[in-house]
Amino acid sequence: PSATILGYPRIGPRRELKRALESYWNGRSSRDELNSAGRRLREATWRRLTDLGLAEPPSNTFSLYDHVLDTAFMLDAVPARYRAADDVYFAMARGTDDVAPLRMTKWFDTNYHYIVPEIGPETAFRLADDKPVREVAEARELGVSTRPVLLGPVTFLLLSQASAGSPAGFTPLHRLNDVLGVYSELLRALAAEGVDWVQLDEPALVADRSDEELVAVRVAYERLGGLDLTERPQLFVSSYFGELGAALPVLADCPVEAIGLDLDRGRDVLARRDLASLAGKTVVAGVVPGRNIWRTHLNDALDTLRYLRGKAGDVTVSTSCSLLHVPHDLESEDDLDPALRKRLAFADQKVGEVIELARLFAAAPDDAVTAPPVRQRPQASSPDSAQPAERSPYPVRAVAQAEHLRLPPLPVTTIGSFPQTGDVRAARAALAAGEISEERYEALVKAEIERAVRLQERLGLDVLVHGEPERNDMVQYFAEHLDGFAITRHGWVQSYGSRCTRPPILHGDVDRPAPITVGWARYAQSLTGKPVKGMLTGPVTIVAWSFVREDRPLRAVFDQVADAIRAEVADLQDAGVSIIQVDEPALRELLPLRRADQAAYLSWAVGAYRRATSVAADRTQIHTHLCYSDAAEVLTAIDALDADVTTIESARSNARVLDDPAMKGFARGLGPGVYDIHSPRVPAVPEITGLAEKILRVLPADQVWINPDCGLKTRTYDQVEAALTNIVTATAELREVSEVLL
Ligand code: THG
Ligand code: ZN
Repeated sequence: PSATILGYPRIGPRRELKRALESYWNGRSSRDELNSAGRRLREATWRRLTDLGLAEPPSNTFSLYDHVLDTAFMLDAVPARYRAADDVYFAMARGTDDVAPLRMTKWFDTNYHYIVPEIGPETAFRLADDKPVREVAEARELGVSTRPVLLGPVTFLLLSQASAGSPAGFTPLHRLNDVLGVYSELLRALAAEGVDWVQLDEPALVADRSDEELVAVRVAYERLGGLDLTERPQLFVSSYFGELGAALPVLADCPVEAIGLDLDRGRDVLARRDLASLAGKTVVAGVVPGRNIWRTHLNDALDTLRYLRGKAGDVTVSTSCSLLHVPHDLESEDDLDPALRKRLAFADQKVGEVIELARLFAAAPDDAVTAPPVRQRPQASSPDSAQPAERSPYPVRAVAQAEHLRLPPLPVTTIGSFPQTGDVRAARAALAAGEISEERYEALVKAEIERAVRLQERLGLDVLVHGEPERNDMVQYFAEHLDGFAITRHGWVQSYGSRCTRPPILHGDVDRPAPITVGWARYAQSLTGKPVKGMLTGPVTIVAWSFVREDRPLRAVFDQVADAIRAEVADLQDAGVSIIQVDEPALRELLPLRRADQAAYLSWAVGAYRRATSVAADRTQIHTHLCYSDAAEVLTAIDALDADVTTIESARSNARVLDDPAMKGFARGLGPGVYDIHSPRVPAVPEITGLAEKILRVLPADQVWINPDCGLKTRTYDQVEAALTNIVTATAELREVSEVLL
């Protein structure tokens, strides 16, 4: 077909999948009922896409939880510990009373999380599930012919981790040939089902790949493409989130019929001289961006398509990646400013753009555009605004802070959020619906703050937090209070499983018309003589988790957001708040996929953070918090943020980050978490002292903080009280035994 999309949102326009999953997990509905809900969503999707004009929509883009997990399940890559579970699929995704779930991590540089398969020499691959074939048959019954989408074998293995106990040097990619055997069988089954085309997603090819990995690409597609065309569908290998780099000539050389290019984030491919090596193939041209919600510049896209016509055998118009990363339908948004709305396209509107472009392309003159079209880049409207003055060097600040704060050794604190009770959520909904007054809402939030503060005082924590009951989401909350952002009503995007976020739309100049957090901070501080931390989200994370305007240089956008947070830091400080935490959990995720681009990014990101925080006086202590246990990867960036204290996740990995040699030179405060908040388990005192002693062997005691891994939002008050009690007890023991040290 002349127009297609690489994938579609699966949560449902009203989050139907979320409701169905949670009902099944709570025991309120059966697995059959969940499966039926899935079938209804797939049917609605295919009907919608057909109505919008897509001749052959994709299938197998739906998943009950995650498509990487689906692939592992299909290949029977199920670790032995899950096999006895009642529901093996969800045991892998979410764990059971007896086994922890598989690890979850970010899908490339997006805010979507996938489940990390475990592969070892012992994994016995076989085609254990025929979901892709079933979905083709299911669609056909509705009269729709589809193109099944599979996660490509190379990306699948590159995203997997070696199972515990694998021999040294083993990597999942060593199992390529066995996996290819199963993929061959699957391709035969799809061909037998009458499938014309199959899409194999290989986004891992847009990151730096070793020679060995490129050989794997060649092996994979020579073998799959080597099947006779009567035995397999035509193969469409799609790449996205960047440019194919060294994988392009490899794929061009393989017997595959179509190659997908991301012409949004991988636009540089247009300038390549070896583009003509695609002459014998169909190029699926991803000219409609799948990672943002702006309308496509149709003329630019058309030029790109016409340029490709001169290079490729055939050109199909497509999205740059799956539409998984954008909300379903702009039509659901009746509250948006009409002027903004005109600039937007959600998934369904992007489908419309793809179809419109295919029509324009077919009608365009046959002659090809001969020079690679250059997209209009936003011009820097003003010279870079000057970077504000830096704070004094850390040793100077540390002295000022010690005098000002007078904290005990090994100070105990938490990351920021306390359990969000159903009452607070209900109150927020009631406020939004106009059912309760601002005053009533404020009283409820204050009662929650008081509860959290009193608890921390009673348990004997040293640096308190107000618990953030007023916040829905750490980015959305700030976006709601800043100029330049719009909030959607139904713009949900899947984050993992049933969990979604509504990314704010950063569409205009960002400004902070009034203080955001100061009132709550002042109230919390009025309840106690202990210091209460002010809590802010950093500029990198606000930008990372929003849809960001593209008509200004990204750098300028970063600076505006940083300045808004800077104003808040200044006001908190003026209100007497002496410790301010500015969180950047997304610092890692925005890291460019190619190493060559990483240094520049980090200097921007770090620049924005320092811009936001350097207004703090020496005696004001700046904290930051980073999630995800691969903190070791961004250790240099953490260092460059120049925060006085950094808290990081470490309990789950047994403080592995401390094994990093770079840790030895870490000179500022550090709080490696001693309580894994992802699990309902309460750590016992000896466990906590054990972890803390490991920390104290690596870092001087006067740099060490004691805290949980992350916010306590998802835990219950009972669990939190028990865990914090043990943390305070363990810290008291440590202070006694290490008195000489301190
Ligand atoms: N906020 C945003 N993005 C994130 C996180 C976040 N990405 C990474 C990580 N944290 C993802 N984790 C979650 C955890 C919980 C939820 C979403 C992402 C969640 N969402 C509610 C739901 O789906 O019901 C909706 C929350 C709301 O009302 O806004 O529970 O913290 N932006
Ligand atoms: Zn965290």
